[in-house]
Formats: sequence, C-alpha cells, structure tokens
Amino acid sequence: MYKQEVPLYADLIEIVNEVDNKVILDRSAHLNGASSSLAETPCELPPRHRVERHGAIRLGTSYELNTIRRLFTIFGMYPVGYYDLTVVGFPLHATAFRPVETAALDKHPFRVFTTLLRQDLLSEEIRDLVGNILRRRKLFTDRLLEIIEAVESNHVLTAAETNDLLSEALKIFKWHSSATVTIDEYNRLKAEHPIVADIASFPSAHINHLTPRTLDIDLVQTTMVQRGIPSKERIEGPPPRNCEILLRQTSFKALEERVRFYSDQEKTLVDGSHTARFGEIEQRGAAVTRKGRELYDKLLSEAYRQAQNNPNGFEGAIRSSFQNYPDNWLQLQSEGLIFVRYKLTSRGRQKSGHIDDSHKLSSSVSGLMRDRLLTFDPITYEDFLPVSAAGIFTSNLKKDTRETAMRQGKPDRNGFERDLGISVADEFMLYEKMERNSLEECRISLGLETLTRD
Ligand code: OOG
Ligand code: NI
Repeated sequence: MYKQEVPLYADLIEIVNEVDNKVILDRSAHLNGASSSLAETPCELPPRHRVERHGAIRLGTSYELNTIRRLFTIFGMYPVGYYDLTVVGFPLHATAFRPVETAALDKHPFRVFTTLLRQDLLSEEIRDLVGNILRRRKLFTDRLLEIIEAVESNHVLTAAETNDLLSEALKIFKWHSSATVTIDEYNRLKAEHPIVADIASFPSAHINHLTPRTLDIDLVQTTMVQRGIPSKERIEGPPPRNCEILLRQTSFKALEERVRFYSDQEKTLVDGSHTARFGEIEQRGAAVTRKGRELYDKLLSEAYRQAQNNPNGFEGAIRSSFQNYPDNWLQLQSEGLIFVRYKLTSRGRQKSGHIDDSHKLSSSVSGLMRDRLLTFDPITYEDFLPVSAAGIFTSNLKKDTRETAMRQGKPDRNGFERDLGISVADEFMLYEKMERNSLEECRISLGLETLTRD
C-alpha cells in the first residue's frame, strides 16, 4: 500500500538492496582474502534484515492511542520507551510499538513509532477546534473493533477473520487526499504548529514514513544524491564509526501532495496542498547501557555547543567530540558502555562437554574471555532517539534542527501511560535481561556455580 502511495519508496528499497549487496560482497572479499573465491564463505545477513523496517504514525486522542495499543498487541508489538518531543519543540509525546522477545525480534523486528498530540499544550482556541474535529473522527471500523474484542476474550481467529483483521487495520494507515476540515481551519491548525494540521485534518492516521534498515547509510546517502533524490543534508545520530552504536538516520524531503479541502462554507471543495510523507533510511548499531547513553548525550550536546566554532560546522564538531567515545568492541564491552549477548567460543563449547573440569574455570566474564572460552555479540539497538527524531521532523517542516534541538522538556509520562492504558516497557531493562539471559545460558553450559560480570 505504501509503495503505491509513495513510489519513491520503491526506489529507496532498491537503493538499499543494492548497497547492502555490495557491502556483503565487500565484507566476504575482505574475509576471504584477495585470492579465494567469494562463494566459499559468503557473509550472510541475519534473515530479519531483509524485512526490517519501521513506520511512523501520529495520533490525536487518548482513545486512538489506547485502541492502537490493543490492535498492535494482537501482532505481538508492545509499547517500549517514552519519548518527550517537547524537548525539541513539538507538542507531542511518543512510544515505539515493537516485539520485545529475542525470538520475535529475530523473526521480524517491525516497529511503529507512534506519537500522540499533546492537546494540553495547545492554545485554548486550537484545543477546542482540535477537540471538535477529532471527536468526530472514526479511525477504527466497527468490524475491526469487533475482531479486537474477540481476540481479547481469547477467541482464536479463523482464516477469514484474520483477512478481515488485516484489511480493516490497513484502513487506519491509508493516505486520504481529502481533508475533513475547511481550508481556513487547516490554516489555523498549521499556524499553531504544522504537526497539528497533519494530525487533525485527515480521516486516517496515515503512515508518514516507512524506513528500511541498511548496512551502510553513508553509501545510501551518496547514492540518493547521485540519483537526484532530494535527501536531507546530514545524517542524524552518531558520526561514522568502526563500531556502530545506536541509530543513524537520514531522510528525503516530504512530498508536497495535492489535497482537497472544504471551502469555508463546507459546500464546495477547493484544492490545496500538504507536506506529510517522506522517505527515511536507518542504520542500526549496538544498544548502549545507561552509562553509554549518558556519554552519547553528553558528546552530542558538546557538538551542538561547539558547532559555531568549528570550521566544518556541526559535522566537524560531532566528529571531534565523539573522539571521546571508545570505538572498539572490547573496550565498549569492558567499560560497560554497550549491551552484549555472551556466547561460548568453539573452545568454550568443547569445554562445555566436560563439566567435571568446571572447578578449574574462571567464574568471571573477563577471566573466561581471557581464556578464550567466552565471547560476545553486541545487541542491536531496537529503539529510537528523540533528538534524531526531531531532526527528521524538522527537516520536513523546513526548520533547522540546531535551532529547535534540546530545549527544556515538559514530559508527561503518567498522562501518556494513562491514555495508553498500560505502562511502557523500559528499553534498558529489556536489553539488560537479554544480556543476563545469555550469560546464564553460558554459565549453565560451562557447569559453573556462578558467573559474574566484573
Ligand atoms: C516520527 C519521527 C520519529 C524516527 O525514525 O526517529 C521517527 C514522525 O515523523 O512522526 O520515526
Ligand atoms: Ni522514522
């Protein structure tokens, strides 16, 4: 549906596939050395990579948020994290619906960044207008609500009901080129904040972007520019590194779309336009611990402060401030900056067959790593970054990131969770649990009483 609505999305997927295939070929060439054939040990992508993407929707009322939560639960997607977008000048807060268990993430890590309008932060006049418009909006069909209720009372869906679930749910996310408001109302909403007009003027909660994950976002960015796709100037997130952390994102500009509005008398239709949807690409790296996140936030603010003094502007400043973020996996792990999944080396797996020897083994992670029995993979960051999100929002609203970034926030996590109907999961605790589980598996395989992270 989205590909049909936004044909540039198809081009983007093509570019990402080309770039990723090239990266994989380069990696396997590198691994095998120049002389051996590429076919010997092709570097493989984990299967989830080919289907991996995130979408974003923007909702207007607590009823809409609550119902979306009930719907996404059916798909195994749960709210993770609270994002206060007032820190970057938007009357919004958000969560990300996504799978939380390792097995589910490995299969399909689809996420939907879901924002809710903060009606409490609008001017009184606009709050009334928005309230009136959204009270009449019906995002969810009766059939969809019926199916959600059935599943909630433990009904197992038939094939036909499942088809209905999908086709009815899709209607929520579809783009409509007819607004539900008059052109005058649209302009008033837009004058309050462009995002308010986007949320309140349409009958659906259109997907405003769908973002594939790539292995090399810098290469995608240059390829987009070469093909004349109007991409955003800079990539959000950490600067280029050897050891990727968190999330890097870039987007191409919103489309200007023709929209029909009611004329002021609500009798005839008039033509207008709206910029809503855009393309985005992301590259994901390791999830960082709270300590790693503090360092990230600190270096990012430092870059914002230094940008004016750096001859290469913000890009120069961020490259220079991130010199202080360790860039080798072992150091990142040993300093407790990233979350990792521990696993036995092949030597460790041999030992695991001889549990009698276990009393001779070290009972600390660093000891086992020194003895080459234990190793790790970084855990992928599955979440988002509010400052990057601001860069994405603003790039499409023609304001500058630097201007709007990092102001005093006005979070309302309790209000958000009340509207949602449940509390959001803490992403740090989810990563922490993955790491702990992996360590526990290693401990059991090695027949150790205890295994401590030093
Ligand atoms: C959501 C922006 C946030 C991201 O990738 O950081 C986001 C929106 O534009 O509604 O999707
Ligand atoms: Ni996004």
